Amino acid sequence: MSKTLITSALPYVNGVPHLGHMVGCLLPSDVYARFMRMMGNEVLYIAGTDEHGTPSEVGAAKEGMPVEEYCNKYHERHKKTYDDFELSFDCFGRTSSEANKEMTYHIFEQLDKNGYIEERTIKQVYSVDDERFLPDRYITGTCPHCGYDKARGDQCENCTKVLEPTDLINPRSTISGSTNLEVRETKHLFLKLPMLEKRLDEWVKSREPFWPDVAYSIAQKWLKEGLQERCITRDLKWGFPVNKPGFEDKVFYVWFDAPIGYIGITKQWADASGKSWKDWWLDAKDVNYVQFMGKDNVPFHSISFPATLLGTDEGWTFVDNLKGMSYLTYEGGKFSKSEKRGIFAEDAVTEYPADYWRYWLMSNAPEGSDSSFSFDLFASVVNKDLNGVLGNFVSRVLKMTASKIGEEVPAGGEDTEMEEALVKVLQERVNDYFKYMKELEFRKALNELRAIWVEGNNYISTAEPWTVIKENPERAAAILRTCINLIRIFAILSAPIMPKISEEMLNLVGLSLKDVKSIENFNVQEEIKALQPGTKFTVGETLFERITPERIAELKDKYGSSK
Ligand code: B3M
Ligand code: ZN
Repeated sequence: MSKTLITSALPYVNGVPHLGHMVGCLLPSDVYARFMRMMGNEVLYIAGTDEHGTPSEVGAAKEGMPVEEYCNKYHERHKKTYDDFELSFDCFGRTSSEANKEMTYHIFEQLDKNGYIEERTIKQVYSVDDERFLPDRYITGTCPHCGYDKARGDQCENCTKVLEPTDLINPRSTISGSTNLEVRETKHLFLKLPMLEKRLDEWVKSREPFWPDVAYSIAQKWLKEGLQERCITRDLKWGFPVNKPGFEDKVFYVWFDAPIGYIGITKQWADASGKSWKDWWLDAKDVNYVQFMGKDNVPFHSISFPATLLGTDEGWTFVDNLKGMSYLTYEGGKFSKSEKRGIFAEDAVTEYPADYWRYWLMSNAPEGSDSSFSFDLFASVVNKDLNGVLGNFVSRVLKMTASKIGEEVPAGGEDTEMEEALVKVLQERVNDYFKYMKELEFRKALNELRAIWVEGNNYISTAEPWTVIKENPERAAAILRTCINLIRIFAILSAPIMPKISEEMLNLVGLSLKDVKSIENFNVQEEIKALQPGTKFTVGETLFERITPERIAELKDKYGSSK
């Protein structure tokens, strides 16, 4: 059994996640974690809220709340939303935890000891009206690279270039809007990335065969442009106070302690469960580490975080495969809470079960390029794929068998070349489905999954048990037995994407996902015989609800639409 460590980028605790956040890293990481567990791997799946830095301070100030209280409130809200979405984390922790503080301090001390930390006096933007320095998101202005006028002091979200607050054109304070700004001197600590460049370059090159093109080319571009010293401290109150004499009034930069959070949260998990975090993170040669994130986070995960770990000269686990997702738009525009545009994850699950969203999002995942959510598309996929193809097959088979033969898997009858052909085509599709899942090619994987359901429909349409039963009831029994076994197969294969529906489908034939053995060597020839004649089943309710044009109109109205 091999060990797979899976992390999703840690969502900022401020605000609530929308469907774009969900498909941008959290959901694909869960689908992959579920799949890898079913393949028989020992999986550790970690995520949590990213709580430090200006986003939390700005958010708390807006709500007139102490930052800690604000973080507690939103951490719980994130956690509930992800539970509702069936995200199967082994631990959903927090970057502000004691465990993470310990890790951050340790890693910083190692870097300092090894000579990778430098003290510098720098010029920072100071707001006279706010009486404070304005790091990162406290300052807004025009991006010098692409002209976007709402670029933040740390990164332009339009062109993803990483910025320094002093780079911005027409800067203003995010807190007060004041432009009464001046540049003042302040002392900070820098990570000497150029000193690590050569080792990092070698390491990135060794990753080429494993990283998807998007991630690899982003990392390459950064290395080509040359690395610069990165400031890892901030003049803020909220964060881990810097553990170095003379810097106690500063905190670590959020992007310094956030990725260390993957390790810190593993320690949270280990502390709570009595397991070992080191088995996953230190000299853990047997661990395969896969990270999921939005593409704007790729530089931090492929360059700055690995460099941080390299600089410690300790045997940390480095990312083996890295999936950078593009963006999801809403009805052709941006999701926006303030403009009441877009459906947020916590509302989505009140409208339809999580599995509907999970299926839609994964089959339309913004992988190569951005993709767009619309209620019309959502309804069409739910109605066609889920209702028309999968749901319809299940209810048709079970109803027909119950009424013509009885509520158990029929006995008797022989297989023909029809079943032989079915097994062959299904085995090919299953192999491709697994291959794409392993390669993190989710859209392709879901195409295969849907094609597998379609094969079931094609089979029953061609075999026509409803006609055959009049002349040859034995043969009809064999066909329907195959069909009921297909329900079990479909349920197992769909489980990483739609865990609840899969469980429901298995319950219909008296099974549960817990009973499913490793699918690593999934042999359709054997699986199609798994349910023995005489096994009881229940017809059950319809699996999926159809979404009517009236409901689509209602949802558009409720969540905003560009039309
Ligand atoms: N919180 C950015 C984001 O949510 C950041 C990710 C941290 S991963 C260590 O997009
Ligand atoms: Zn820009």
